[in-house]
Amino acid sequence: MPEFVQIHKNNDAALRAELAAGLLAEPPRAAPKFFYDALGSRLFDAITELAEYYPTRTEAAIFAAHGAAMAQRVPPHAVLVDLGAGNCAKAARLFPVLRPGGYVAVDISVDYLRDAMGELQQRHRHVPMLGLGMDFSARLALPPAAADWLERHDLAAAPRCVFYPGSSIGNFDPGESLVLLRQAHALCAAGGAGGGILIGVDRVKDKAVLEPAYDDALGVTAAFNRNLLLNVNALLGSDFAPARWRHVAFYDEAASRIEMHLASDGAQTVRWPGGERRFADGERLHTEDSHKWTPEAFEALLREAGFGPATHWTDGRGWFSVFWAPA
Ligand code: AVI
Repeated sequence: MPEFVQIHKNNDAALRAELAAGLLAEPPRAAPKFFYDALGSRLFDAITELAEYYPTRTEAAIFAAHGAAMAQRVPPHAVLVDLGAGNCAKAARLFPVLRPGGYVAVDISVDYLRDAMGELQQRHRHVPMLGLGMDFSARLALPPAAADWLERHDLAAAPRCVFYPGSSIGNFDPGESLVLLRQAHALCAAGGAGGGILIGVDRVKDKAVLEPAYDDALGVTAAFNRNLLLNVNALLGSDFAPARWRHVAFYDEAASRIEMHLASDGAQTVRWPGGERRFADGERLHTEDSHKWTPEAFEALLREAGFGPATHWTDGRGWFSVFWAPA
């Protein structure tokens, strides 16, 4: 059976302090991690089904078409370190081609990993599995408990493949992405020869494709964005009224990023225990950036992070790329 270790827990007092500081900042902001309460995670799943939101299905098609070619780069029996594993579905689809020797699924909550990993273990009984409850956005490194687990399963010297699909790297700014990729490189380099990173990246493209992907006709992304306010209310005890906030999403060509905001519908004061903020009519709360990359710029970023020359696979329209870069 998989083993589970909870390293970090969402600490409510720290989250409240972070939220209050963000709401009082100029301009006000709330980090995208606050999208993902139970309803927010379901709304994100719904987004991936929308005709306008191409990244998830485009990446899945790339894995389906080029999985065998990827398997020629990723050494067999590597330890697959799945960042933000969630329901482990993307890694599960690659198990038959990548044939990992061990699987480490990293997510902030091990409870979320438990069912999915239990099922995956049934199908791959001989692959040792570890669920790590960890906030890797703060710092990505295997904790001592994972090193111990690798030793016990004779995997300490196995190559390591960091798997980071979904273009989640896009939700970090380029400086933060470099830090995270450097840490991923150190994690791979500490394993056996042949390891590296397999990472999904959304590409720069026409605004006419990008903007509807973040502002769909059904309003699912708008609901996802506004739901953040309900999550903030639950965590902070604030009194945001979601109906008084308008979803705003646009592509900033110069910065190659989608920005998402919530704009105040009329002047209003939001209150929470120990604080309040007055929002002017139209004033925005910044909730997310989603950076888009050219293959050249992302390859340069991987090199700067310490990786060797990258290979990437893309779809027929060149909208999304999956990169493999050796450590
Ligand atoms: C999770 N992340 C990669 C998504 C993205 O495309 O940046 C989150 C998202 N935000 C709005 N729609 C989807």
